[in-house]
Amino acid sequence: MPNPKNYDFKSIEEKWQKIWNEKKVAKVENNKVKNKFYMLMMFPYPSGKLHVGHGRNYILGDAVYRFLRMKGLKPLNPMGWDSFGLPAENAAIGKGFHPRKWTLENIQEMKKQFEKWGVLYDWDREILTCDPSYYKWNQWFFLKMYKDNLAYKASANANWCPNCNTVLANEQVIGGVCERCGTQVEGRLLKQWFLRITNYAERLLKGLEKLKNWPERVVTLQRNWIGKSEGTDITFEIKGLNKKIEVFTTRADTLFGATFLAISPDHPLSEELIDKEKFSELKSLRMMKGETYEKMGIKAKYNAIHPLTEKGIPIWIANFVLMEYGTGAIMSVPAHDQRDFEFATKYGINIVEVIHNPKGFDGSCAYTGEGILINSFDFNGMESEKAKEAITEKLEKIGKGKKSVRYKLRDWLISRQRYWGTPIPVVYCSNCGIVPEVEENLPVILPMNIEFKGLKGNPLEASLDFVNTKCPQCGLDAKRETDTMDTFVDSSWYFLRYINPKEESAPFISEDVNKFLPVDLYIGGIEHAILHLLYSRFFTYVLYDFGLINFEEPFEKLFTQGMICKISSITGKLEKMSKSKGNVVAPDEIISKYGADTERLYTLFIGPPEKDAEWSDQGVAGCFRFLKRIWDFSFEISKMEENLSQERDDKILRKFHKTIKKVTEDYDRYHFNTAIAALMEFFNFFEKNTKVKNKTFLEEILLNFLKLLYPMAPHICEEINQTIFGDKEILLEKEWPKYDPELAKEEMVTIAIQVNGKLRGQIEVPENSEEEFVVEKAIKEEKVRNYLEGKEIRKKIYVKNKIINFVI
Ligand code: ANZ
Ligand code: ZN
Repeated sequence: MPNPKNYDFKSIEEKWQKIWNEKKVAKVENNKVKNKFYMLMMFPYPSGKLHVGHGRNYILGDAVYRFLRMKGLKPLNPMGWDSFGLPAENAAIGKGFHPRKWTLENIQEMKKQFEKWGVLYDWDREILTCDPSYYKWNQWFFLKMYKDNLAYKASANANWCPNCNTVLANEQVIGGVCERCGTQVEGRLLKQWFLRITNYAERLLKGLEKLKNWPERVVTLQRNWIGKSEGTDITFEIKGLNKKIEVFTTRADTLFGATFLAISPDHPLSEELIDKEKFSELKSLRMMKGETYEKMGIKAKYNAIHPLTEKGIPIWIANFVLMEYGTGAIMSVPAHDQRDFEFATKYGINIVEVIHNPKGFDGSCAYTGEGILINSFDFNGMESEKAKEAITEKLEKIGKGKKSVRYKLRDWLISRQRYWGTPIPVVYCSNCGIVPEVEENLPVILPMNIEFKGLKGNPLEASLDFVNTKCPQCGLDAKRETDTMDTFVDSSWYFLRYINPKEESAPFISEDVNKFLPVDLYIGGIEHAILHLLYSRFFTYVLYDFGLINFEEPFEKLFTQGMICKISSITGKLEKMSKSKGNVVAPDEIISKYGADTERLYTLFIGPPEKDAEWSDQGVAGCFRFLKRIWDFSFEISKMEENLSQERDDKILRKFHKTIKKVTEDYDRYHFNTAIAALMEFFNFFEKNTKVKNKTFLEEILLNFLKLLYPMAPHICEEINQTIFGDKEILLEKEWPKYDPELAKEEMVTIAIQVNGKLRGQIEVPENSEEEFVVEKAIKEEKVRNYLEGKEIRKKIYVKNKIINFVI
C-alpha cells in the first residue's frame, strides 16, 4: 500500500498498472460500440529494447486516448507487431538462433515496457504479422490480385551481393558495397514479383485532395512521389535500322532545338545501337547511373531522324537517362535543359537556341524558362504554352506523336530473396508453368526447421521439404516460389485485421470494418510519410474495388510527431536518438529514479509534438519536482479541518476556469507542452493562495486540476483521487472538467461611469477593454441612461480599467 506521506511512485505505478490491466479498461467490443472512434499508433517493429525516443510516440498516443475517454468516447486503440523482416534474420545468421525466437523475446520485452509506461491498449486485439493466421491473408490478397492481373512477375534490376549470394535492398548497399560483408555489389536482372500500383496512380493522386486532416507536408511528399507530368510522346525513326525510339518530353515547344537523342543504358535498344567492342563500356555505364555520377555516354553508330525537319541527329547512350521513367529515352535540347547542356558541352554536340532568352544566351548554362519560339520555322513567334499544343497537334497529324501523361510512381516490387517473410503462394510446374496456389492450401507455411548459422543466400531454397511440392493444377512435381513478400505488405492492411483479429474464415468481416473505419486518428513517424502510407492507401483502394470494404481512404486524420534528439557520443552533434549514435536514454533509468509519470510528463513537455526536440536530464528532474509538489500539497489539503469558512475565492475560480479552457484547447490540438505550462502556472498561483479555509472549495479545484493533468500523468492522479480523497471511481471514467464561459473570460474590472464629472454608475468589463466597447456598454447602463437621454455627448474621456467620463 503506497504511503500517502511520501510520493512513493514505484508502488503507486505498479498498483495502477495492475488495476488497469486486470480491468481491461481499454477493451472494446465490436457490437457494443455507439460512437465509434478508431485511433491507431503505427505498430512497431519488435527490434528489442525501447528508448525514451520511442516513448514519445506511445506516450503521446496514450495521453490522447485518455483525454478522449474523459470526453466521453471509448476509442478503439489496438496494438500489434510488425514482426517479419530483415533485422531478425540478420540477428539469427549472426548468432545462430531462430528469427522467431528473437522476435518473440523482443515482443515480450517491449510489452513490459508499454506496461511500465502505463499506456493502455486493447490487448485482446493484438496481432503478429509473422503468425500464419495473419500472413495467410497476405497470400489470399496476393492470389486475388494475381487473378485480377494486379500481381505479376517481371525482370527487374536488383542489387546482388556475390558473396552473400543474395539480393540487397538499396539501404543495404553502402557506397557500392554490401552492408554485411563489404563485397562490391553487382547489378543483376532477376525475375521478381510486382504489384501494379501504377494502375492506381491517378486515383491515389486525386484521393489526396480529400485528406484535409493530413499534414500538408505529407500530402506534398505523396504527390511528388506519384509525380504526374503532362507532356508529349514523340517518335523518332532510326536511319538505316527498321526501329523507332519513343521519347517523353514536357517541352514539345523545344523540339527544333533537339540536337541529339539520349537513351538509357538499360534501354532495350542499347546493345543493338553499338558495336560489340563497346559492350564492356556499356556494362560499366550501367553501373554508373544517376545523379551521383558524372554525365557519361557512348555514341551510337546510327542517327535518328528528326520528325519535323527530317534531318539526322546523333543518338547517345547516356547514364543520366533513367529506364524507370517515361520511355527511357529523351530528346536532348542542350540550349534549354541543364543536364543536356552539360552533356553536349562535354562531348561537343551542337547547341541550338529555340526559346528567346530575355537575358541573352552567354553559353554558360541552359535557359530553362519558357518564352517566345525562335529558330522553329512555322512556329516562330509563338509562346511556349501554345507551341507545345501546336507542335503536338502537328506530330499527331503525321502519326509521330501524341499527348501523354507520365507518372514517376513505379510498380511495387514485393519480392524479397529472404526467409523471414510471407511466402509468395505460387508454384512452378514443369507441366503448367507458373501456377498460383489454391485457396484451400493457404497458408503456405514458412518452414521452421532452418539452420541459420553462417548461412548464405535465401534459407528457403535450402529447405527441400518446402521447395518440393505438387502442382495444385495437375498434381505433378513442382517447385515452390522461394521469394517472400516485402514487409510493407503486412503493414498495408493490419488496421483492418484489428477489427476481427481472430477471424478464421476471412481477413476481416466487412460489416464490422465498415463500421469502424476509416481510422479517425493515425499517429506515427514522418519517416513513413511516403511508402507505408501510400501502400496502405493502395491496398485500401484495391480492397474497395474487390467489394470488401465501402471506403477508399483508410486514414481520416494523420498526426506525425517529431523525434527526440540528444548529443551523440560518437559524432558530438545533436542527432536523432538511436543505439548507433550512442545517445540512448533508457526508460528504466528514468522510471526507477523518478517514475513513469515523470517520464510521461517530461516527454510531453519537451516541445511542440510535431517538432523534433532535445532530451534534457534537468528537464526530467523539473517535472519530477512538479509532481512531488502536487502530491505534498494534496496531502496537506486532505489534512485540513472541515470547512472553517464558506468563502469561495473568486480569483482562484476565475484563473482555474481560464486554465480549463486553455488546457482543453491545447489537448484538442495535442499541444501538451503548452497545456503543462498552463497547469504549472495555475498550480503556482493556487499553492500561494490557500489562505481560504474552505476545504470543500479547495478540494473541488484540486480534483478538477488532477483531471486536467490525468491523461499525461495518470498514476499519481488516480492515487491522489483514491487514497487521499477516498474516491472509489477511477479518473479514466470521469468526465472532463467543463469551464464556465463567464468565469473563463478575461479578468473583469469595474469601470466608474461619470457624467460631467459626477459618478452615475458602474459596469464590469474584461480587463483592458477598448474604449469603443466600454462606451457602448456604459450608455446602456440603466442608471446612466437617464442622464444621457436626449443629450448630445460632446466628449468622452476613457482611462483604461478605471473610468469613463461623458461630457454633455
Ligand atoms: C526535352 C526537354 C527540353 C526537356 C527542355 C526538358 C527541358 P518531368 O517534369 O520530371 O516529367 N526526361 C524524360 N524522361 C526521362 C528519363 N527517363 N530520364 C531522365 N530524364 C528524362 O520532366 C520531364 C523531362 O525530363 C522531359 O522533358 C525530359 O527532358 C526529361 F528544355 O524533354 B525534356
Ligand atoms: Zn502443373
